[in-house]
Amino acid sequence: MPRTIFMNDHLVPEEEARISVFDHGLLYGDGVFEGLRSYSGRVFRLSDHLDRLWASARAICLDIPMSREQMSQAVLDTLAANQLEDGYIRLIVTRGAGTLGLDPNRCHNPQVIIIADTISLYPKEFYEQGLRIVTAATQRIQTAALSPRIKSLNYLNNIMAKLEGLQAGCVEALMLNHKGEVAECTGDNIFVIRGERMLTPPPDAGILEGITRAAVMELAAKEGIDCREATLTRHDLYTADECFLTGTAAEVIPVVEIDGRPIGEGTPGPITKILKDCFHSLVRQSV
Ligand code: PXG
Repeated sequence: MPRTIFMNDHLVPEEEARISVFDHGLLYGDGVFEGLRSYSGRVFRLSDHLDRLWASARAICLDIPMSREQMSQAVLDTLAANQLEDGYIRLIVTRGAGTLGLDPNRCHNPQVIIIADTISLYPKEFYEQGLRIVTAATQRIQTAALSPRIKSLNYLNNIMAKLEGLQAGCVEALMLNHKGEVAECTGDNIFVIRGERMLTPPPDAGILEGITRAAVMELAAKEGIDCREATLTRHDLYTADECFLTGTAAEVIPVVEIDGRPIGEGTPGPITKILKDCFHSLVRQSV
């Protein structure tokens, strides 16, 4: 079904939603984005996603040409125009049209695009049986080169790793940082359970600080699970009792095998199942 797209300050039919071939978002991946979900018409943690979008934009000296209130309203209007209760929302802000040179100061027309669509989730059996993943040879880009905390339109680093995963028959791939420590997956954060503790890499491992990650850490605290940020190596993953990934699209998904090694019993673990259920209840109740 053709979608209705929000472009800058109004809703247009999909066929009319166009950007310039001179847009630096296209020419250089110069822009920022967010991926959000709505459940029963309510957008999950909209304000956190807007905080991250504005932080990403600030980091690349991009002025978003509207207020947060206008952006919130535009998200709701786009969902309504597409009659979506349970949907996936993509917010994009590009640098705008400039010249065929890098200079961002020559771009004067940042484009705000909001797309609302249905979400294609991983098949149900992945949630029940768990994912197999592999470590990609492509390292997560170093913070000093481009901070992974910026959710920029330049996702080739992750796409290169995703390709490696797909070539190995896996839908996700693990990315290490330049020190060989565990960072995250191509579009998901990673957690392990070791004994009584739940562990996840800290922001300075070179990760995007996922909004699902933060929500799951809060849920763990409420459930009395001791969750901490910790530097992790592949050895810590291989010898963990449980492993799972978090992300807006994936929600909470168990991992049962990494690089051919079964994790724990090789089946989704009990703490993973508790957090998956808690997350499902959270998204269905919160604003
Ligand atoms: N790390 C990276 C590198 C990501 O891109 C996450 C972690 C999880 O963050 P949230 O805030 O969603 O919990 C992401 C998520 C997709 C898709 O289709 C996912 C993301 C971006 C684009 C597409 O799965 N980002």
